[in-house]
Amino acid sequence: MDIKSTEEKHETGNSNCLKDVRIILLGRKWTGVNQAGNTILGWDGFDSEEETAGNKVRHGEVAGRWRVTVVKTPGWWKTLNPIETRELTKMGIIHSVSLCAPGPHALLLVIDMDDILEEKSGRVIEEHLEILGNGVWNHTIVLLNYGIWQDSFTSVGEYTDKRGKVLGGIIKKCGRRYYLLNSQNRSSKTQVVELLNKIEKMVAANGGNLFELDANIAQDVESKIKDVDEKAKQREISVQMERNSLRETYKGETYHLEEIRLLLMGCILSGKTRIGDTILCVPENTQYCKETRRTYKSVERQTQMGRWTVRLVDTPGWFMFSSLTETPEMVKQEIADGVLLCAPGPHAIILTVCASIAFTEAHLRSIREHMSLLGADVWRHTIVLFTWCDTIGETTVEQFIESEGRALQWLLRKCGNRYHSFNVQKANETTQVEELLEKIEWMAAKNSLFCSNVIETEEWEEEGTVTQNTPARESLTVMLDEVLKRRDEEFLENIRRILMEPRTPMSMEDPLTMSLDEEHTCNKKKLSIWLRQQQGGNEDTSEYESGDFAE
Ligand SMILES: Nc1nc2c(ncn2[C@@H]2O[C@H](COP(=O)(O)OP(=O)(O)OP(=O)(O)O)[C@@H](O)[C@H]2O)c(=O)[nH]1
Ligand SMILES: [Mg+2]
Repeated sequence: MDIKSTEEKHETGNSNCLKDVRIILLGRKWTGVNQAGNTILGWDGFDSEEETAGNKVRHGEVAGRWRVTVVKTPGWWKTLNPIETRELTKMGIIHSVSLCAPGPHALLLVIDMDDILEEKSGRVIEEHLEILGNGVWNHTIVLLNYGIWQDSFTSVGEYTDKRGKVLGGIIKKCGRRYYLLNSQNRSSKTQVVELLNKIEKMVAANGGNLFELDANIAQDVESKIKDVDEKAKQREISVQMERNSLRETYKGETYHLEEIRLLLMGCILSGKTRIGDTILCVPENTQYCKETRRTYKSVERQTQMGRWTVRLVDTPGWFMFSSLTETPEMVKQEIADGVLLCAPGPHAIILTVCASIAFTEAHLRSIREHMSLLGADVWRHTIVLFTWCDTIGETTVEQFIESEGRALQWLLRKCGNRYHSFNVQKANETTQVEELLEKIEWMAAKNSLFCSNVIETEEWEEEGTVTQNTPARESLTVMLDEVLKRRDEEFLENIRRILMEPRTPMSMEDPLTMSLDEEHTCNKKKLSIWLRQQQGGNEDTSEYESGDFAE
């Protein structure tokens, strides 16, 4: 049941006029939620570059008439559904309601007008909103962020007719409430006044009722947050104690490494190459991860870091939820070759894990299968390195670990609870690299070099529901595409180039003239060859014919 607003109203004779307005801002990543919040506040309360796993609360005053509280919730990935969204983000969305006590007047769903919403991304928006329960739509206004396409249309109606069937559906769910906000034009105060008038109208239409969460959902999340915070603190303390004790143990030791050899492993997009750049202190404009889109071959690089010569071998990744059999032989071969490049053996295997998305059992299964390429002893020499930590903001990596649950915790236990986190946005802070190298030195002192002939003993017991939680691999492929697209358009350009190539026969069997169907098949073949080349795959095209990329 909704709660009634019994708040102070303006003495204007109009009972709809509120003095305090509490707003929750929701939206996917990179959609301008921070800018929209700043436009409403009238000041830069939200850092437009910053991503967080938690909420940010800011206050402002509008037109001398309203005191506004704006709660900005953590964003989700455009194509990942709530199962694939990390727990911290989902908990943050639910927790935002309690930051607006006694309840928010409005939820503003920010959508970028430059975003073409396909069915999948529309569904993702709906599912993320419905984390707050089905009643959420009665209290939501779509806040359209003015984009570069706006000028091509005379009205939002025309825009949704021509480009946004899915968007039209979402607006309909919100009782046809939307507002077009131009965050580039902050000097125009009228738009925020109009927006707040719209909010007042919506509250009045809801009989003065504020949005209220289901009590059980609210309670569950609040107790989960408490539990996560406590366990994260305990974990931090025990990690700190272990570090102090290792420092003490190895104090004055003669066992110091002059050279540290590292093997980077992890799935595609987990940030191996970027981490390599960070460890090797490569200046931003010459970073490997910017020059090379994907890593197809294992490559060794080295640098001098303080007293250590660091030799680092980067390897190609696997798709996040692929089984070992689905991964091309070339990739497996390259990983094996990577070990040879670390001769006489790596001091540590660095397993990169992305802290920006959920860590599911499917993810764990894929990691276990791929790590088994190096034999059962691999875990004794592995450190988990959390990447994308710049997306968790002030939240700690320990909170990420404790919120994600048993699959991730099993992985950490398997690695002797060795983990480290990197914020690539703080690449010039060499302490994070030095601390990692120090940990590796202690680990090597205990373990000596990696050798791959030990039989595995501890097994992971899967829960019955693993398949239910198996995220669609195709959505991760799209997520990869989203990140890459954001960096530049080269990926699409390459595909376009192949499709636009003049029709040269691909083999002697290719006819010189083709029907439309034949041409389509030929293009598909070219595309699959190109994708195979990009993946470092072998000559067999069947994988792509029947796999994710086939039509
Ligand atoms: N914000 C942020 N972006 C990252 C991070 N790590 C990687 N990226 C970006 O994600 C994209 C892929 O990163 P890579 O380092 O190339 O990923 P990879 O694991 O080497 O991928 P493969 O070589 O394909 O296996 C690049 O655009 C990176 O800049 C991170 O920690 N934070
Ligand atoms: Mg790479």
